[in-house]
Amino acid sequence: RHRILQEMEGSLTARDRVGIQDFVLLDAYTSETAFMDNLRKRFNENLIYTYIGTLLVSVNPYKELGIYTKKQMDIYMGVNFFELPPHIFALADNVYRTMISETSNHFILISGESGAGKTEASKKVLQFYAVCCPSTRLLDNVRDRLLLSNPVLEAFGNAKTLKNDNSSRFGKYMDIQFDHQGAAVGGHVLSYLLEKSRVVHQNHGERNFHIFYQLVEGGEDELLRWLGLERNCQNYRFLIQGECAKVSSINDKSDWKTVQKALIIIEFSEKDIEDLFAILASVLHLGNVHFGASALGYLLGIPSNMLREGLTHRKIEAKAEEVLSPFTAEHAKYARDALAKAIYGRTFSWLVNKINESLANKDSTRKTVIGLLDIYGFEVFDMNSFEQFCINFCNEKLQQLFIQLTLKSEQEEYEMEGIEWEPVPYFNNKIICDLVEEKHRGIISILDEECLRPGEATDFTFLEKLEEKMCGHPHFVTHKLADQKTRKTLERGEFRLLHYAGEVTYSVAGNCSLLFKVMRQSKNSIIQHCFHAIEPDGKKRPETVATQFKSSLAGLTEILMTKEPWYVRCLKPNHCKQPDRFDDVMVRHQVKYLGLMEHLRVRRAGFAYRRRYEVFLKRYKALCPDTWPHWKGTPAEGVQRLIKHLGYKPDEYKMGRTKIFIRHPRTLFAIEDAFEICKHELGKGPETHTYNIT
Ligand code: AD9
Ligand code: MG
Repeated sequence: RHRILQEMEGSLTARDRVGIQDFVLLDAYTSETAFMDNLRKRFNENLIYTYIGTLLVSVNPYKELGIYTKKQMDIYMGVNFFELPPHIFALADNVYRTMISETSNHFILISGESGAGKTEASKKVLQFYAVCCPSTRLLDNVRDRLLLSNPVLEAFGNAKTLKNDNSSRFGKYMDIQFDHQGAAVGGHVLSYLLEKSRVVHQNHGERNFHIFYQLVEGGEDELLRWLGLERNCQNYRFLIQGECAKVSSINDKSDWKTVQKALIIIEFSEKDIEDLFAILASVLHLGNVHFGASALGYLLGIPSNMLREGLTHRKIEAKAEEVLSPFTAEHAKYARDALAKAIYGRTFSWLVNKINESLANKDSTRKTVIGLLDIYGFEVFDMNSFEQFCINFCNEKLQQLFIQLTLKSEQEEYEMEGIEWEPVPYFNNKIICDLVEEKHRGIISILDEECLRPGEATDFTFLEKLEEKMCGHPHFVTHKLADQKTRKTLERGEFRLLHYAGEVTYSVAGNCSLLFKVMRQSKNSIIQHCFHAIEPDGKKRPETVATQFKSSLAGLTEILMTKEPWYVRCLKPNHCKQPDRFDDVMVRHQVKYLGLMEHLRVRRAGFAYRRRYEVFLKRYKALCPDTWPHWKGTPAEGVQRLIKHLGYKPDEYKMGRTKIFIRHPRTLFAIEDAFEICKHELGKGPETHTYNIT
């Protein structure tokens, strides 16, 4: 490793000329121009990663850089964070080693707008752990499953959008569990709100979920025959609305093979796989239904007359009697689409559960975890509907978490610990989160009220209520107020939110109990399972999708708050998905709204590392003969004695009320190195050694 490091050293000096690898070291650190210059310089040299302290900034290169090889992994494994050029592997390694040395739980929050490189980053982290963590033959199994859960989830949950050819259409939080030796022993996936509307409708230039095209393009002849499918996407209404079934960057045929292998390794049974494909095919057939549905009934395992009734009639309860009343053609189409979405959505949840069963660790000893959060990024299209509203709200919540954990709590901590501090002002997006989710007053509450109110509630009455209640809010623009706040006018049926990442105009656009009842009588075991499990509780007030989503995000925040955070902020260099193009205005906008300048100022003025006196003393006391093996005074005095012995200079650290604050991570790495040497030689007694680490 020494040789490799020496080799890299040479290139390091060359790299120094093309930018600084940690923004904290930038002289003009308050200047946005200096920040942008550094980022651009590095991007032009294919250096896509830069740190702000321990936060990693990444710019999507839109080309293969050859920097994710096994050799690269070896270089970064077990090396202190700042010794090598910034890399996602360095972050992954640092998180991993901190987890082991502190026996603590962590999460990596990967954020950025759609197409910025979040999913790629999360895959690189997972690959790093899979390759670099200690393993046994038994655990190889777990490792393969962890890795292969990705292509399966992507096939069913990702799709081509105008922003990204492989856009995540669901939110994903994955826990990787490690045993006390640091081996990956299990995992768990939580998924958040899949964009089901895509199953029945795609905008121009977009596709349905990848798996459908994979099936039609890659499925074996015999399978397609059994499913009653033809090898031609053009024959399926649900596949061609975006008029781009073929995408040059995607190979559906080979992806199909990968997914097949993955399903087998994750231990889906033959029957499961058969049922799964039957469901996919049935969704495609549903899309073509002109209300003659016998093949469909066969695949779903439902008598076709029942299905026909379900799709064309609705149940009306009149004086304790159930009456079947025929749908209009428009209603029947709506019912068909609702059914297709429900089938797909529930199958996706089933799939996630199956993956979790396969990743579950049976051994009950205590584990530490690293959570990986990769959620759909902020997005703005010409037409934005309920899905975009949820996606962008989710991004607001993650930004709020970032603010709380970095800008806000960091500054509050200095104050609490009595450390002198010049506050750094920042934009707090809580006001936008509240606008959306506040109890009784937020947009979601108003939507709930309208959805659940008996009698005629329409999109129009919902908008009217919004206008009435949100009038005057600085981040809400309605039809009536459009011209005053932004230059763009609004159509009737639209409202606009001024999000932290930009303004988005949402259109408000337009429920089937009998169908669900029919689905529960299916012989297809997945369909049976899906439609039985989620029977609405008759007594409880039903929850709308928005409210469910809001609570699941609150649950996610709770999970994250118990762990130590790490951040990857992904930036998108241009709108055209092209390499070597750095659009200054666009990147500057992202740097602004992601709060990177503010983060840098807090980092620069602040302290990279802090630990409670007891914890610090316990770990490093062997480095000083006065504190080893027992220190009799208070922990704070012990720490003072310890760092005096180590020769810290006064500007390198500050003593707070309960914690020591260390300004630069390098100081910390030096002490860690000394500790490692000491551990090896401890048999000889620390008295015989003096480790001056500065
Ligand atoms: V979305 O919110 O799910 O729509 P992501 O996840 O942020 O979005 P993704 O990771 O899917 O974006 O990246 C988009 C594309 O950019 C990828 O398909 C790659 O073609 C490209 N990309 C992203 N990161 C890298 C990288 N580190 N190296 C090379 C990359 N190409
Ligand atoms: Mg993604």
